[in-house]
Amino acid sequence: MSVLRKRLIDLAILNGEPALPVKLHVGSPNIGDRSRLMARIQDALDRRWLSNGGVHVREFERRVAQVAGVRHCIAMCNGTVALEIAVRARGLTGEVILPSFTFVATAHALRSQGITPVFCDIDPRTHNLDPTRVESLITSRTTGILGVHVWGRSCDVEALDEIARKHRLGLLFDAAHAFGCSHKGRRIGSWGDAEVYSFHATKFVNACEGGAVVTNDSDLAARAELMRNFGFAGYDRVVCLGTNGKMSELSAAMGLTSLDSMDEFIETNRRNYQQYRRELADVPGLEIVAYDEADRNNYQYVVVVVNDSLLELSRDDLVRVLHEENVIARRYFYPGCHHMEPYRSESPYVHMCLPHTEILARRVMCLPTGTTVTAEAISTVCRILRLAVTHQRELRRFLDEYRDDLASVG
Ligand code: T4K
Repeated sequence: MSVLRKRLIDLAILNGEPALPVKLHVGSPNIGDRSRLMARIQDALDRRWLSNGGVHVREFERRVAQVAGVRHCIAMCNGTVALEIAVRARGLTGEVILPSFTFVATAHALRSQGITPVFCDIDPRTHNLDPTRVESLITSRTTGILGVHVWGRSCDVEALDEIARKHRLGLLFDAAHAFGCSHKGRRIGSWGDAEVYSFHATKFVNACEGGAVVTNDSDLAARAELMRNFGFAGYDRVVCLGTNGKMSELSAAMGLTSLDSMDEFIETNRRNYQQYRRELADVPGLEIVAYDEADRNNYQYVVVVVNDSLLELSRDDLVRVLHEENVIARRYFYPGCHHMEPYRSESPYVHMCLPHTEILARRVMCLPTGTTVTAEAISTVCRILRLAVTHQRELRRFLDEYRDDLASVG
């Protein structure tokens, strides 16, 4: 049961009761049919086959490849290792161009292999890599481009493909947000040389921990398969450098159960997204990132851009107000990879080349969605935001006065 918010003084940040009795998270996992999950786990236990290419992993790979519309899916223990393996299987070295507006795993997957991530600015309309800026960053050391389909909205894949072909570069996509999405009717998963999904617990289809490389390139797929299993090509024969990137049978059991309910999860996410849009439509300065209804979307992120040039409140002020109410809104992807270590120390001035990234990282917040979020909870979140914006001047004064006493948001 939530507490109604009618007057500014009711806000928890002004000492009212939190609107929600327990924390509402962004990324609370969707759980599918528990009995099917348990049956699959029992099956794995009965077989005494828990990892290394068991039946559940094989089935998971077949179904993920089907959703992606590709010939090959190589399931992995998580999205980060899947990215690392895709990068190595494609033979990328030297420098790779990517956005800084992404989860830090995208950059780490390169840097951990001795590759220099070269951060490129984004297009402020799409939040994705700006292809018009990519070409100027290409040097003699550049071997690839790593695009990210942020929020599940496709990169400008055609423009990036043209640049990659012209300069003979590898082209990979981090599709961690984009499982089940499409671009101009073609599934995300089949663009570039390979794409990578995450099936982390916080993703709308999850395997607790999990990831996958998907591709139509049979050679790349064969290399990735070897690399996820230490490079073993037989019982005793290691043919390349590899790691342990294997998905377990228990993760695959969860992944398969999640896939069974995928359409239902998308429908719930879509309903939540539409309710947020409706209830925040006339709140000035708050813009919900839109999905192109002509394409398939998974709607797993409800993203609000807080236009701080129109408001007296910043994104951080609103996040702080929400946190006090037990609404744990998240500042993805603040502050941007280029402000995180080791990138910050290695290239301390790169922010000057990333003006749109800087602005967006300051303005974006993600709101809770998924199957655990009720319509009532969404109305509560919207009411809190509306109340804060309606009384922004008084709230601003309060926040300035008590700035030092207020804990900073995490
Ligand atoms: N590329 C991109 C673009 C990505 O977004 C990601 C992952 C990757 C690559 C790498 O894929 P993985 O290696 O992760 O498969 C979370 C996730 O851990 C991460 O997977 C995800 N992106 C990122 C966007 O979000 P954090 O640091 O925000 O996680 P954390 O622990 O704060 O969890 C998020 C919220 O979820 C919390 O508020 C609590 C809630 N939660 C979380 C878990 C695990 C639950 O309610 N239950 C749970 O079981 O990174």
